[in-house]
Amino acid sequence: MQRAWSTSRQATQGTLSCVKGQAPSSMSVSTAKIRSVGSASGLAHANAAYTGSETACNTSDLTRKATRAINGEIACQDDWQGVEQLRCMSAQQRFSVAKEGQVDYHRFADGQAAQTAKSHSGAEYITLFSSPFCPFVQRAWVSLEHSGLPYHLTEVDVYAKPDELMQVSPRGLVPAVRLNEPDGPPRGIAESTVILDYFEETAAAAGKPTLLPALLNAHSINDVLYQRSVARFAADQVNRHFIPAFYRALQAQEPEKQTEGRKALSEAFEKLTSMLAKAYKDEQDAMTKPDMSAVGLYAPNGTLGYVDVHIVPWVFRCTNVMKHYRDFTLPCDDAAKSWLDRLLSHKSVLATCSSEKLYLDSYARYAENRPNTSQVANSTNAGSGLP
Ligand SMILES: N[C@@H](CCC(=O)N[C@@H](CS)C(=O)NCC(=O)O)C(=O)O
Repeated sequence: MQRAWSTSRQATQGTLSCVKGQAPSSMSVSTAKIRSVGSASGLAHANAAYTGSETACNTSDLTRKATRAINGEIACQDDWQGVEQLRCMSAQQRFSVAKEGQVDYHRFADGQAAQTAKSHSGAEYITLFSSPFCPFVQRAWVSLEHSGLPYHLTEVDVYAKPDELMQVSPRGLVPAVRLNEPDGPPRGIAESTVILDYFEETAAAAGKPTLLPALLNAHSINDVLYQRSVARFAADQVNRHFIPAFYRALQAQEPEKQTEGRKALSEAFEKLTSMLAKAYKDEQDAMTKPDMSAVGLYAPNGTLGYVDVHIVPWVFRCTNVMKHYRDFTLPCDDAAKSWLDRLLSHKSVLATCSSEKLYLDSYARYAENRPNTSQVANSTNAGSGLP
């Protein structure tokens, strides 16, 4: 669903007044220096995503203008081309000067994830906004695959911040969800944990597979309510400790900081796995009718659960990105190793995975801690909470 541009927009350097006009038919196209990859050119597709046009920007001109904009010299543009250039610049501004031939991030999924995206390209009530490298998207996507809820997946250039994304995600982050109301304006949901809970409740209401221990037909409501809190606590620990430690370890530059980062990430993982081991054992010992769904696939005969979906994108990236850039391996006892084997080979997880190259390309900017890589990278550098 394409929507008209808004008529005013805040730019990093000032307020813009934008007037929608006709796309110039003969803008020159050169994307060699834009480090987003799509099927033809990153920016052409970034633009196409919200204008329906294949027009792209002259990048050498943009590089110059972006530099001027960063320096605060460009405060206002009021024509179509100016607006387009500023949109492109806001993506480009985020990056240090491109090395020739370097890929900064991928625009479109490949491998199994591309197949899954293709099979969800038709209109549905739920639209999930995605960028293929994004772990926060992957957790929402895995949960949709698991529940079998119908959905439409749309891939956006999250650094170009198309209007259709901004309309549902105030910070311009993915994942975001648009609910395409048949009889009214669309509704938006942002923030991966909130989106996960929305999918969870929608699946439960529709009688589809869920991630939390089920309330309906519970043999003991007290047990189930407790088990749900166990699952939520484990997921909270992932968000509070494991994920921030992942970015700190990946972005650390000095060797001693990298050693500290690896240690902190290992500790966060070990704390989580001992918590899951205890929850698993408590369940076996205490319940008259054991139900392991609080610990998901940590239980050898378990099914995909809430904590699994919260953590899987980052443990997956430990096996490729962290291994490649930081020579890191998760510390696993036998139970944790079996858990990861089950988790990383789960069909709903595999369905959302692109090629290793896509992740290695897309995370080089984190591993080199390039300036303004992303809101997550900036928050990590600032020592503040994730966006
Ligand atoms: N707290 C957010 C974080 C989402 C997030 O940071 N997504 C990244 C992509 S992995 C993003 O949208 N980055 C765009 C930006 O940094 O401007 C969530 O859980 O949904």
